[in-house]
This record gives sequence, structure tokens and C-alpha cells, in this order.
Amino acid sequence: MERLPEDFIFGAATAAFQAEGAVNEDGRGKCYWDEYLHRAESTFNGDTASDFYHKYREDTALCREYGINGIRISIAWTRIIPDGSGKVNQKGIDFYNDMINACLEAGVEPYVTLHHFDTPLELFKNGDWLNRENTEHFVRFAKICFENFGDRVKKWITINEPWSVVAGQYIIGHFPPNIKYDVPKAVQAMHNMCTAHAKAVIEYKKMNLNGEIGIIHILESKYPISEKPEDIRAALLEDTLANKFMLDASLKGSYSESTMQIILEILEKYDAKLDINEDEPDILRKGAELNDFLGVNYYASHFLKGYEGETEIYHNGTGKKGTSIFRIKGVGERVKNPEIETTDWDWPIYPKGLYDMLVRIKNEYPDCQKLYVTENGMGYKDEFINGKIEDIPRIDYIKKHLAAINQAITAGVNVKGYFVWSLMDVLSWTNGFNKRYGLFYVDFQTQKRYPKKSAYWYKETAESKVIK
Ligand code: BGP
Repeated sequence: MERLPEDFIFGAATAAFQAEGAVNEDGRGKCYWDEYLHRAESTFNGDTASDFYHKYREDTALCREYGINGIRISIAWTRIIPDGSGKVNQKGIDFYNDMINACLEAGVEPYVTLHHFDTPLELFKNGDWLNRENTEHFVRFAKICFENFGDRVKKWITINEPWSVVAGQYIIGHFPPNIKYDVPKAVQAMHNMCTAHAKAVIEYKKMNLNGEIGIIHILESKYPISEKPEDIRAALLEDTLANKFMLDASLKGSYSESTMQIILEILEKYDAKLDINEDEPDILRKGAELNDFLGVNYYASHFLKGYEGETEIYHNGTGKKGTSIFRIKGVGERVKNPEIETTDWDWPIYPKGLYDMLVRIKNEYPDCQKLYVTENGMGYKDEFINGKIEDIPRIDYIKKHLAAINQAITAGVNVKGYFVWSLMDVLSWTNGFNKRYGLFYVDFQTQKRYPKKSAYWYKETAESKVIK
């Protein structure tokens, strides 16, 4: 029988832009997604989303009822500082005070993210994370949050998934500003985000608020598809670019020699260099020393093949299985492993990749000994039949990943909790509303919530701690 530790957090995750809606209420400013999803070609937007702005009491009550004792929420920067850098909006502060209090009253610990993909529009326009001035604006925003909510929020996350942000913005091009195949911009923005994270950590620790702070990375294991040296090399290159570069920056506080060598080698293919300011190595080092935990978001792993050509990417944003293409110049090509099942969006389902990643972090980053799996879940086209949602593939997915976590705990990795993505169905950045992840089904017309079969299963698991 597989049993998780007694104090294990059974959580569920949300993010402001994907869940809140109410985009024009109480003085909120615009983030870049507001503008982008209102262009003529967009078929959906975040105006109402899951109406969490008005329904958070109902949703936190559901958490309590279904055994969920941790919730990831994020604070919309544009509710606190509407233009990102100017005046503070008291109504935004009031709103999050109420939301945080509602979580605590329901006995659900809030894990609060400061940046979950939603840079304020003005700052996005002046370069987003490529502009170091924005790092300072972010740190100011972070400090305002620590001051206002730090008495009750004891778990802070600076930034969610730098790699997804920069890959979306500058490589795949499915996030604004929709730039394609510009690996150097992606690398520079990751470095700047890790520096911003470190600065926010340093500020938080100065305030002696008696809580913990960390960062979340999406960490997908990369495996060579064969034993051929070029395939092994491709896996190493993609791992360094998408995982190791930021793990080094945020957990070790410096780029190891091998990481830097590979990154510079990749950049050379684009005739580019990485720009590191004189004071930044010291900031990264201090940030890593003070960092309390790592959040691991895990959905899939990838299988790599050597690739020498130009970049070509096709993002499957509709769930038409088998349409994805992902080959990057100077790195490698993701290929289908015939032995591994995928979701309709071509994401390989591979719990062992999570186990391997957790064990690797324990071994390679001994200074970071507290981990949470802060997102994991299955995008699925749920069928709503007579008020019931029989999401058996999702239960199977979560079960296998929880078992992989348990195995990692047995191997000595200190994983303190797990957060299903997502608590209720929410907006999916590049897929809209038909890629559902929630434990609770949302009828987006009425905003009514319905527990899926997975919600009942999760409750039983959370209460018994037994994976079955
Ligand atoms: C993560 C993000 C989440 C969420 C999830 C699912 O990268 O942190 O915000 O969206 O992925 O992704 P998607 O909705 O693209 O399937």
C-alpha cells in the first residue's frame, strides 16, 4: 500500500488571469494578455474566466469540503499597481486581503505567486523581462505584497515558470510579443527573471516575516530517443537550456562551467552572447542562499533526437493529436516515443520523468532540500453527461504521478506537497476553454461548479493519504 506522509499538502492551483475574470473591476489595469486576447483573431479572452474574483468563497469552501488544504493563487500585479510602476490601488489590496482571509478561514493555506505570466501592459511594451528596469518595478510590487499580506501569507512564490514565459514569447511565439525562434532573447529574459527572483527573495528576507519564499520552474526531463551520440547530445542541450540554466541560477546561485559552456555554444549558433551585469553574480548567489524551496511544475517529459537544421515549431493548441512539431536550431528535435502515451495535445504522459527530476534535484542541488510539486494535471476534453463528469484518465494520470512522488520521497527527496493543476476549470493560455484541467467542472455560461469524479477521488486520497 502506498501511503504519503501525514503532513503532506494536498493542494490545487489557480492563477489570477486564468481564474479571476472581472478584468475591469475595482481599478485593475491591463496586462498584456488582455490586449492580445481582444485582437480580432482571438477566439476567447479572460474577461470572465472562472469568475474566481466573485466566487473565491465558494471555491475555498469546496477546497475544505474535498480535503484540499493548500491552494495556489496568484496576485495580479495590475490590481495592486494598475500600470505596473505607478500608484498603488487600495481596492486591489482590499480584494486580496479578503481572498487570503477566506482561504485561511476555510483552513486552506495560500501559496501565493507574484508573477504568473501576467506582466502589466505598460511594462510589457517597454520590453518586459528583457528590460532590467522592469525587474526593479517587480521588486517594488513584491515588497508591497509582502508588506500588506506577509502577516498571513507564509508561502511565497516569486515567479511561475520562467522557461514557459520565454519559450512562449521568443521561441514558440504563441505568447505575446509572438517572436519566433529567437533563442538568445529567451536566454537573456530567463537570466533577468532569475535575477528578479533573487532580488525579491533578498527583500523578503530583510523584512523578517517568518515565512518561506521560493520559485517555480517547469521541469520536464529530457531523454535521448536512442543511444546515438547526437541524440544524447540533443537531450543534454535541451536540458541545459530549459532546466539546468535556471536551476543553476536560482538554486546554486551561479551557472556551473558546463552549463555556461553549453549555453554559450547554443548562443554562438545565433551569433549572440549573454549579458550579465557586474552586480548580478552576487545577487544570484545571495538569492540562492536565502531561497527556501523549489516548486516543480511537471506535466510531461521529452524525447530528443539530434537535429542540424533551422528551427521549425508547430504548437498544437486545439488538441488535434499528432500535429506538434518542435525542432530548434542548435539544440535538437522532440520526437514521439512510440512506447509512451500522449494527451490529445501531444504531451507525453511519463510519471518516471517526474521521479527522475525530483531525485536529480536532490542530488545535484543539495542546498535546496524542500520541494513541492506545484502543478501537475491532465488537460482533457471532459464530457458533461447529466451533471456528471467521469474523468477516469485524469484520475489515472494524477494517481501515477502521486505514486512517482511517493517513490521519490522513499528515495529520500523531501517533497512536502502536491498541487493539482487546476482547482476548477480555468482558461488555458493558448487553448482557450476546451482544454480542461479542473477537479471541478465549470459551466462557463452559468459559472456553476460541478465536482468531477477526480474531485471525489482526490478527497478520498487526501483524507486517507493512501494512493489507490
Ligand atoms: C503551466 C502554467 C499554468 C497552466 C498549465 C497548463 O505551464 O503554469 O498556468 O496553464 O501550464 O497549460 P496549458 O493550459 O497550456 O495546457
